[in-house]
Amino acid sequence: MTLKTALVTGITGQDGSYLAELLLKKDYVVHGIVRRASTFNTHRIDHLYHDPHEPDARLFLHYGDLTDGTRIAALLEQVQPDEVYHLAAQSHVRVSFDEPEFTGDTTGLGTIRLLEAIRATGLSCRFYQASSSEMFGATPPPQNESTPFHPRSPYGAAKVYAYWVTRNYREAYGLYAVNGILFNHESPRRGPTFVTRKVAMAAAQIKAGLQEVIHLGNLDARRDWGYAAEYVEAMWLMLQQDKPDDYVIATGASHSVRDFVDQCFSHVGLDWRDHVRFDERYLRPSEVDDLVGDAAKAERVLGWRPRVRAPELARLMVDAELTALSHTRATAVGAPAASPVLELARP
Ligand code: NAP
Ligand code: G4F
Repeated sequence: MTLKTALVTGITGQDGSYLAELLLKKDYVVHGIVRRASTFNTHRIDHLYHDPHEPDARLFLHYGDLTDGTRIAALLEQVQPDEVYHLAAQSHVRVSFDEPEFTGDTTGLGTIRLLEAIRATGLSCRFYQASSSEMFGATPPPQNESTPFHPRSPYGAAKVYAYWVTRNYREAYGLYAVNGILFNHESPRRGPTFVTRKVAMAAAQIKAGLQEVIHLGNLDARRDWGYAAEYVEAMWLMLQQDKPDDYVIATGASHSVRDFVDQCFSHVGLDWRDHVRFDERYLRPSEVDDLVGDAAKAERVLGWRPRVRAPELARLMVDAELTALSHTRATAVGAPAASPVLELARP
């Protein structure tokens, strides 16, 4: 039996790690693109990696960067994937205001570099684009596949560009190319500068007496938060259909940042008001106030529906932090206190 081959960009990120797990469980051969860094950036997938010399190895990693179109084309030629999951991006909204040009280059142009490489090499692979609810921006909820875009950040604008070139390559060249318009999804593997993980880590650290306060920005923003491990199942389903199409993936419920903070702190028996301080550096020049996704089409066509909701997500994320802290304490005599410099440096 010939195994299917997938190429995953952004395999070292939150979603890339869950997707790689899912694909390996489904007996795929998985190739991941990793950008070169001076420190190791593969901690989220280290548990999946085996020596590539072993005969049954099915996960292979390659250096590559979204800004390097020649390398991307060469990797596509080499790997000959059946499915390409394009997850890599500069994915932080606040940072996109500081680095708008870099964000446009990676998050926007990165997508067309891949699409153009697929077209030029004549590969008949299927292509998944990691589109985002940030594209809806200022358009009032609920948001579905027909809702107009009104991005509120360089990140959101770059994702709108990537969304449209994905549709364009589908219409112009007949590529099986889809947009998964995913609303916020979180997990214990979420990057520590996104608000859910930052808060979950702080609640655990404060409970353990390692930290006293956390600095946050806008507590009024509302998000539709789901669980990342479930959202990667939807990505895979989108590439298994007869026809390519675009889908919103969401839970259909929104909560304020304040609600999420309350859920994390109450889970460890703390009152968040005693520990949360405001810092304007975490505000954005323009904010997305309210996102609530309508994923009815995904349920109808893909049979996908969310299981974990925000309150449970908050609890599972805090529990994961408490477990990690207890492991640190068991292995190190005197776990290091949280650095106030690091905490402040987080965007
Ligand atoms: P993430 O954790 O920030 O992961 C981003 C990945 O992209 C990492 O593997 C990162 O590598 C890689 N990357 C960044 N710049 C690169 C470059 N120039 N060349 C090659 N690789 C590069 O993001 P995520 O939460 O898993 O999200 C995955 C995708 O879905 C992103 O495109 C994001 O914009 C989109 N999305 C996310 C959400 C969400 O709520 N999580 C919602 C909608 C859409 P390093 O590990 O080396 O940094
Ligand atoms: O966790 P966030 O940084 O996520 P945001 O901006 O919604 O973006 C995430 O979800 C998008 C999908 O809609 C993805 F496309 C994107 O890649 C990323 O994964 O911020 C959530 C909310 C914002 O309103 C922000 O202003 O939390 C507010 N917030 C308040 N204090 C904070 C903080 N956000 C961060 N990161 N840090 C704070 O201290």
